[in-house]
Amino acid sequence: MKKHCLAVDIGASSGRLMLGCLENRQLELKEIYRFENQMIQLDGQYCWDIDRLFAEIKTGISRCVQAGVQPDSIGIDTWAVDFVLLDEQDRLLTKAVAYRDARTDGMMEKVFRRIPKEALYAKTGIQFLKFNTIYQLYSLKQSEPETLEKAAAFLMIPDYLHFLLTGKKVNEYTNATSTQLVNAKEKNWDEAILAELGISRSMFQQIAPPKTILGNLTAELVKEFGSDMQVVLPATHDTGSAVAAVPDHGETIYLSSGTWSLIGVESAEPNSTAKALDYNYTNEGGIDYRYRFLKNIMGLWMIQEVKRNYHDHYSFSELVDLAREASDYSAIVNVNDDRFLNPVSMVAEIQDCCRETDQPVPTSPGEVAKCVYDSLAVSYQQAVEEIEDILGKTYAKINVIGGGCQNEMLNQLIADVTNKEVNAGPVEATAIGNIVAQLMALGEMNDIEEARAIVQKSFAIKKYFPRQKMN
Ligand code: LFR
Repeated sequence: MKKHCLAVDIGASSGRLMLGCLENRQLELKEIYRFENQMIQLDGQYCWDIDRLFAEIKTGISRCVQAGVQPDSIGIDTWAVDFVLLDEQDRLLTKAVAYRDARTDGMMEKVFRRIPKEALYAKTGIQFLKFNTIYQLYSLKQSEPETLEKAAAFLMIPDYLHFLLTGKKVNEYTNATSTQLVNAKEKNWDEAILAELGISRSMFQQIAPPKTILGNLTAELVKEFGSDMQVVLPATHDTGSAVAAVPDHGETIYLSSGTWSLIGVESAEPNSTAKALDYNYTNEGGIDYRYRFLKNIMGLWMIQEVKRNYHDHYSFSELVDLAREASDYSAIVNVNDDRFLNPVSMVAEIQDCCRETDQPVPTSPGEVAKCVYDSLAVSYQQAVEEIEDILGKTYAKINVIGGGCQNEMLNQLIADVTNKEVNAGPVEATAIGNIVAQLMALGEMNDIEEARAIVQKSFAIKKYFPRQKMN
């Protein structure tokens, strides 16, 4: 009997349930259900609507079962760093505050006063992003110390959703590393960092690696769906799942393109050299204790926000067309400036930035979109140079994966600015990587090499070559 695995992949702007099935060494993928996601404001804080997300997951599972498919297993991945705290009775003590909320403003500096930046990097190998869990927890410690004292369990978003499915509490490894609280060598919570920040060790759960079979659904859910299935941990950090599905990893730089652009390489060992720290590269934990040596780039969030600012009057593909038509316009903003993390208006922020840097101010939607795409491409090019500088080697190819790889104009732009071959696909890399971990846990695939060969055979990859520069 061939096995069916359900991947729940939730990103900052949408979630989906994808059914994967391996037949004749071909991986087949079918979309079961898709839903929107966005931040909501609760008591003045940007949050995730965690109850709705779980309700959407349940709707998706029901659709799958009603369609007559009995999944053997299910696994959930989401973005990283965000968490909830539970009390002794497993009740929520906190909202699911989103990492773009301003609560971490100034926290990084406060943490550095207790633990020098270099020491934190040497221990964790994690890049400095103002929203990392460590800074979110430190913020909570200042604003609501009593909540932290009452907390019996710290669960990251996918951990919590897995807990709702099974009643079991663990912290999945790949996502745990994104907290900047995991010791890279020991692969466990760093007790000295926690002690120094006055955060209790006891609320942290056992760290479980991807491919762990967590257990079955709760009795209540079995009754609700009329069916049971195993819950298997994928790389619950979406980027960890996406990179597991990069077809030919050894020779290529990957660019996981979605709300964020994550650009880097896979590596067997963490690299926390002075140069890596200087360029702010991360060593996030991956499947089989491989590392994702990468950097975050602001990504398609910028265009999502631009689209929203124009009241969704233009679709993404219309914005691409308008950008193409605005070929006479040119300005570059530093996309990684924190000012673009959650501005009141992305369009106004981009315009202000161009004004402040004495560049032509974009006025039409096409000019604004062109500024975003050109600026992203320039920042990818810079990152490629940094990666090659840190690692002392050059790469011939960039593999763009994720929803963003459908943007043909951007793919060509990346090929042109980096002067490298761009391979685009698979689009659903994250769901595929999630399914691959489940199939490995169920004994259907041996290892990640085999999984990647199967991914390469199963999904279309489109190639783009650099166009000659005209002088
Ligand atoms: C991408 C991602 C990135 C992480 C950011 C915030 O979806 O997971 O890897 O840095 O979201 O969690």
